[in-house]
Amino acid sequence: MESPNSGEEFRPAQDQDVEEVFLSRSDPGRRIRKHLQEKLEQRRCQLWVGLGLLLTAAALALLTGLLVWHFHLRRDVQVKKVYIGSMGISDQTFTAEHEDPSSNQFRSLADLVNKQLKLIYNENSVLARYFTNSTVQTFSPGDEEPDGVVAYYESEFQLPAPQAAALDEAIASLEAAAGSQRSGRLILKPSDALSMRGVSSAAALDPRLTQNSVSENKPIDVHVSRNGSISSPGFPDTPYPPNTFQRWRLRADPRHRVRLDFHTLNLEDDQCQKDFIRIYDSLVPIEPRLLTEQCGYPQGSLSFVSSGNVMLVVLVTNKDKNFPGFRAFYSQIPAADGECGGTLSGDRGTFSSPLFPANYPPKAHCTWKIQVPKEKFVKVQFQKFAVGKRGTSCLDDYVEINDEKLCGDVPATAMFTTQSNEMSVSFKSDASHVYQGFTADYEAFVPSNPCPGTFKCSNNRCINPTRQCDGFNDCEDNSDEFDCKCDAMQMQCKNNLCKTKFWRCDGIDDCGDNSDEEGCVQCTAGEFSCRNGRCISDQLLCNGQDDCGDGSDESRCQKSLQLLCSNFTFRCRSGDCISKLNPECDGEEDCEDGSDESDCACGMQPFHSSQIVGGQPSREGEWPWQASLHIRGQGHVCGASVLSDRWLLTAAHCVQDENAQADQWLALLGLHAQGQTNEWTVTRKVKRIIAHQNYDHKSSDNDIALMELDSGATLNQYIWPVCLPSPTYDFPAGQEAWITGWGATMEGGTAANILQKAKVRIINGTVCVNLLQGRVTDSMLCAGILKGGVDACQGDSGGPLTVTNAAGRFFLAGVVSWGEGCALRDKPGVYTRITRFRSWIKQHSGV
Ligand code: 4AZ
Repeated sequence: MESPNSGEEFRPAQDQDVEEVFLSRSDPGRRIRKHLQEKLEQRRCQLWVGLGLLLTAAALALLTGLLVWHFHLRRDVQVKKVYIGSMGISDQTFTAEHEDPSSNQFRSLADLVNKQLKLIYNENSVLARYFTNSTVQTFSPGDEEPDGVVAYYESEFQLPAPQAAALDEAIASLEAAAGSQRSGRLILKPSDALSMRGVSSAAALDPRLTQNSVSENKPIDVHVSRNGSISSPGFPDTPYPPNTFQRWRLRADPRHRVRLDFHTLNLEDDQCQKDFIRIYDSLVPIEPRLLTEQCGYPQGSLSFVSSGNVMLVVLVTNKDKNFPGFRAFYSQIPAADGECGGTLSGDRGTFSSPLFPANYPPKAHCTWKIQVPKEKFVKVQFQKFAVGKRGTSCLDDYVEINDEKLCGDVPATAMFTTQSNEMSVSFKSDASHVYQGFTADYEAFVPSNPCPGTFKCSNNRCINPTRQCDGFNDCEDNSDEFDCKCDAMQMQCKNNLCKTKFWRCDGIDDCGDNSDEEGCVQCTAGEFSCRNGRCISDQLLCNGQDDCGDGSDESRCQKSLQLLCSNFTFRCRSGDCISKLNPECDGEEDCEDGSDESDCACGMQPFHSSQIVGGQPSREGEWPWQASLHIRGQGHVCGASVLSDRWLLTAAHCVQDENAQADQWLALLGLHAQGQTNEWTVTRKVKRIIAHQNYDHKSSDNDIALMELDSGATLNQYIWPVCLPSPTYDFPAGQEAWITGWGATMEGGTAANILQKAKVRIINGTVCVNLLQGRVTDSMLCAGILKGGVDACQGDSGGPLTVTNAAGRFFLAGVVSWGEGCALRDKPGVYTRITRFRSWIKQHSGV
């Protein structure tokens, strides 16, 4: 720094000196002051210039630094990329040693593969520069001659980040070259079927598979030439362990396919974020070969078939919430079994996607040529259609019919016709993501008379002419119900449809425009119709006061009201009554003493956080309160519901007369298929039967009975009680309900082997009395599908009719009791109304 007295005073500076001379002449004191002042000015000026220079230099240095970093250092930020691939090896034979990484065979073949990979990578400058090493993961027998063995490997590359795209490109070019490489020069040739797609997959593993918290178990190698099963660790005795990463590598013989059928699949239901299984059409987890990802409690088909002779199953679980897991049966099928397509002739027939109802295999391509007699045309209708994903423009998997590509879901009503006697239908699946596929019916028709002797719907369906104008939508496009003249038993909807008069004011919109439900209550617009029939102003709803007098104006509000007890209020254990409708076990404490949420260890389908006529088979453990009652020497006779570890509820008519002896009964809990008890099926003798004292076998009134088991059954995910509703619980008409059982699947038919389930609806009591000619009492509840086709039947008696509440818990609404035939139109099933018997159950069983 400069100081005012520094030697600079003597520095020769011409301009300064001139001015100095001039000033000194006039006033020496002023001259000195002036001199000092100028010096100061000069210094200030110098300081600014210096500062400016300094800042410029700093900016330049920063810029240079940035440029150096950008052009030099940043290039050196290294990333690691791992690719997975496979390679067919023609001059080797697969042996058991090839599965053992410590064996000499494994090691020597792995060395060969690694050398070969190095050779291949050396031919490409990008790959050669960044390749670090390869590791052989495993081998499988080749699927087709001459590939004796297939090797699966991981290749690692270390490269500057900006080169990542160039590396991907180089790998892709390898893929293109693979098809043309022949084994002449190379000992090993990349396999067309798997490796090149594999090589092109970007990352070795799903990022969820590489979380630090997950430690990998040793892969399990399975030969599927002998049938067997794989299951999650601990299954079925304990839930799967946390932080699991387990692979199962399934290998079939050459020219065979791996088939995997899940018997149980019950994982955490979290959109597959934490716990999931993935199935690959490969032995390594390469994304373009992912067949499916599953978690929760899936409902679709769970049978999978590979396109080659290998399959990989991966189970990943995280640290919390552990569920039962899975068991899946494996087998091998000849490759030809998945073949499809061909010529179809005759007047009618059916065709399906390969291996239907199992999921179709990847890489399938089939064409069906339908040829019907010359003078006829062809129509095709899908009974079931699940091909590819909706909204994917049908690029992946599709059915092509009449030059139209179909994928996703096709409505069952859709009909496809040709204007000639031939039709071609093709199906294509790509290399990943499989679905259940389709089954379709084809039929020849005479163009001038497409529905001989039947009624032709607008959508080209043909239906029985007696079904026209009967109030039911038989065509599924309502065209059988248009332009009808309503008969004496029918009312006319505003949209001109005719519907049975019985359906008026039943709480269900039968017309489709709700006109059958209009004007049903006396209350005027702006008024609320109380459950006790009173009308109050809408303004009084949820105002914290019981304006109806039965609490119904306060029963669906945020906050429950304390009221005088009535038929419409829930009674807490303390004796207080609250206005909320169905408050029990709904996840919110409504009673001050919390009693509406106590005793709630019931009604949950196991770990789901997802015979009967016209139903479908249920999943193992789906209905853990369903029990089967056997008479010794006769087998299944009736159903029952589990109320606790030692009490079952059934129908009194099941345990009457010659069946009244407790010692002739056996109760089977946790049963799925009749005649196939397994590790979680519990069989108990019956200690005591308590049939309702007022059961009337003529009217079927009070058709209810309790059964006490001779010893308690351990409750678990396969044996779990259903929730019992309080006497004031409301099951409104129109609500969906489930029936389950092993009864007949058609009237007069044989019993079902696998437990069946079907969805029905609660039917309005007045409608039911009318439909069943007055045989329905207040202690009965009707449920069914009035169109017919879905119902409980012989052998389902005593079983449950359940309804879920807001929290997803199943409450027992009824016990299967009686009906006029099974699944007939306008003949709903009749059930014992449980709310009427809540205190009777408590009194006799303590539950
Ligand atoms: C029976 O015989 C039976 N459609 C049970 C239910 C129904 C009919 C018959 C209802 O056990």
